[in-house]
Amino acid sequence: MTDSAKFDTLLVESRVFKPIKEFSKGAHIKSMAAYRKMYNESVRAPAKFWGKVANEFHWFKKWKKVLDWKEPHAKWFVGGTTNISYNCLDRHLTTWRKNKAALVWEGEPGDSRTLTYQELHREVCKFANAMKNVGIKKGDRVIIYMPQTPEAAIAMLACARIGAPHSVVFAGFSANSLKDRILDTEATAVLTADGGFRRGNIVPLKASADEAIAECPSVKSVIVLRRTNNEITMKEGRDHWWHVLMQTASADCPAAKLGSEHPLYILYTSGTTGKPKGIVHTTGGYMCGTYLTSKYVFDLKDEDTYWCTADIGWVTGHSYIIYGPMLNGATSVMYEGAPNHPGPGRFWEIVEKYKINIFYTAPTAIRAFMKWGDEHPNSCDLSSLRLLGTVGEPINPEAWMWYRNVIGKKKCPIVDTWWQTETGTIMITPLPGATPTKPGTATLPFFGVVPDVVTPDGESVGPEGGGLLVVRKPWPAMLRTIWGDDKRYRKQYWSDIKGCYFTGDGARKDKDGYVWIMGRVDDVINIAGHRLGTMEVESALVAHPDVAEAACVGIPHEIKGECIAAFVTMKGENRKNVALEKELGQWVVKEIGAIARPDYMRFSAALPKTRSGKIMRRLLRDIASGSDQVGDTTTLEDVSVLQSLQQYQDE
Ligand code: 7RM
Repeated sequence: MTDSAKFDTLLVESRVFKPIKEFSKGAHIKSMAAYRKMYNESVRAPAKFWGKVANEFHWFKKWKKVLDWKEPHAKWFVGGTTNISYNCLDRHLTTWRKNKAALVWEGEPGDSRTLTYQELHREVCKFANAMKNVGIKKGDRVIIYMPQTPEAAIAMLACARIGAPHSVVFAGFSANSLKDRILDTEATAVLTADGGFRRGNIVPLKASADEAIAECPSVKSVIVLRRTNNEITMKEGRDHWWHVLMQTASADCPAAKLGSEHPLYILYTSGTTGKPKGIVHTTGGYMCGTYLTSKYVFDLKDEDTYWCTADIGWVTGHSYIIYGPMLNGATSVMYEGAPNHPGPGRFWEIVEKYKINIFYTAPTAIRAFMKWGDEHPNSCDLSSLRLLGTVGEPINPEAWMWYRNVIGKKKCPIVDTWWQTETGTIMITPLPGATPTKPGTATLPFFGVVPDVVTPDGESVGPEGGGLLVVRKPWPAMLRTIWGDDKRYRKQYWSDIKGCYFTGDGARKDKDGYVWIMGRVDDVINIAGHRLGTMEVESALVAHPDVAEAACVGIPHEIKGECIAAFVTMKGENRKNVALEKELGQWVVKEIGAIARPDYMRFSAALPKTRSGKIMRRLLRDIASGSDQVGDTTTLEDVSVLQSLQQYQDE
C-alpha cells in the first residue's frame, strides 16, 4: 500500500451492544440472518430487488429497464414516468392514511400546526398552481430560501409536482452565498419569507434575497411568505405574497408525468476547493432509495411519530424529513428553531410534547446537550422514544454512550448512519433489530450498497486495514452529476479509484467487516509519516471529562512535516491555560500515544461549523497557520465564531 492511503489506527473500542430482544421481535428486519439474506439478494440481483421496490409506487408509465449503467452515469427505471410528489401524497389519499398527520410542525416561538396527508396535498396542489400562475414551469429551477416552516415542505413538494427542480438554500446563509447559488442554477424564481425566527431574533430573509437577486438577471418572480411580520419592500411586478397567490389558486393540480431521470433537486455542498458543487438528484431512483432506507433504518411503522432535527437546507432534511418519511406515509415532525431556545431543554420538551418515538440528530448536537447538562433531558418524559439515530460526523464513543444512557435509557438502539449529499440516501448503517452495534462505527452496508476500503490502486485492504472509502456499484439514489459541470463530476468522484465512486472519506474495516469512518481524507494529519485521522485525536480529547468539543488540524512543522493544532471547547470557562494545556496533552498521550500529542492548543467557546454541524477544519488550518486570509466562508453557520478565534490569536 502506498503511503497516501495509510491510516494509522490508534483508538481501540471493544464494546459491543447486541440488538434489544423486545425491539427485534417487532422490527421489520429481526435478525442478522434476515439482513444477510436480503443484502445478498440486493447485491446479487439488483434489478430484481429494486424493481420490486419500485413496484410499490405509482408509475404513469412502467419502466422498461431497471438500470442502465455506463460509468460514471446511471439511469434507473429507464422509460418509466412517475412523480415523487404524487407518491408522497396522492397515493395515501385512497387509504386510511388520508386523515393521518403527515407533518407535525413546531415553530420556535411555540406555535404549532399539524397537516394531514389530505391537507398537505391540498396545500401542495394550490401552491403548485400559484407557481404556475406566476409563470414557473417544468424544468425551471426554483430557489427555496425559507425558514423551516410547513410552507418550505409545501414548496418542495409543489416543485416536485410540476417538475421544477428545487434548490434549497439554508436560511442562515448570507446574500452572497444565495447569489452564488442562484447564478449557478440560473433559477427563474426565488421562494422566500419576510423573515425567519432564530434564537428569538428575526433573520431578515427578504432583505438578503433582494440584495442577492439584484445581481441575478435570471430571476423573474419572487414569492414571499409572511412569517415574522417585519417591514420589507416588495418589488412591483416581480414579488408576490404567498397568501395572496393562494387565495385564488385552484386546488386541482394533477402531478406532472415525469421521466424517472427528471431532475428533482440540486443541492449545494462545499468542496475542499472554493466553489460549492451543485449535486443533482433525479426522481425514480431517489424515490426508491429514500423510501427503503427510511423504512428499514428507522424501522418506521404507521404508529410512529418520527422526528429528524435536521435543517431542510441539508440533504438530511430533504431525504429524511420530507421525501423518505412521506413515501412511507409516516408522521414527520419538523421544528423551526434552535435547540437551546428559549432554554437548553427545548428538544426534550418537544420529544415529551409530541411523544416522539424515533429521534434522528447529529453528533454535534449530542455533544452540545452533554455540555448543557443531564438535568435538561432528565426533567422531561422521554419514555416514548424507541429508536435513536445520528448522522453528519463520526460520533465519538463518549457521545454515543451518553446518547444511549441518558436519552435512550439503555432501551433504544442507536443507528449511526453514514452517507453524503452525493449518495442521497443512507449507505452504511446498522439495522436496529438486527445489527450488533459498537460505539463509533456505522457498521455495515444498507441493501444494494457495496462499499469497500481500498488502497489508491483500488485493492481492498485486509481486516483492520485503513484506507479510502469507495462504493463499487451504482445505487438508485446516487448523484447523477454536478450541475453544469459534468467534467468536475467525473474528476471529483470517478477518477481517483478506477471503477469506483470515491467518497473522499478515510475509513477502516474491522475484523467483523464494520466500517469505521476516520474523517475526510483532505483533513488527514501527517506526522513524521504517520497518517492520523482527525477523528481519533478529537475523540481522545473529548473523552476528557472537562472537554465538550475538539477539532484538530495539521499545520506545517519543520521536522515532523506536520504537527497537530487542537481547538478545544471546555464544558466550563474557555481561556488560555497552560496547566490545562499540559494536562490535556498528557491525556491524549495516555489515550492514544505520544505521536498524537497536540503541539498547539487553543481554547474557544465555539468552533466554526456548517449548519449541519461539520467543523470547517479548512478555516481552522488557515487560522492555526497564522494566515490573515481565510478561505471560502459561505457555508459557515456563524461568522462571529471566526472573529473570536482570530482575536484569540492576536491576544
Ligand atoms: C448526510 C451528510 C457527508 C460527510 C461524509 C462524512 C461525514 C456523515 C457520518 C459521517 C462518520 C457518520 N451529508 N459523515 N455521516 N462520518 N459517520 N455517520 O452528512 O454531504 O453533508 O456530508 O459527512 O465525512 O462524507 S454531507
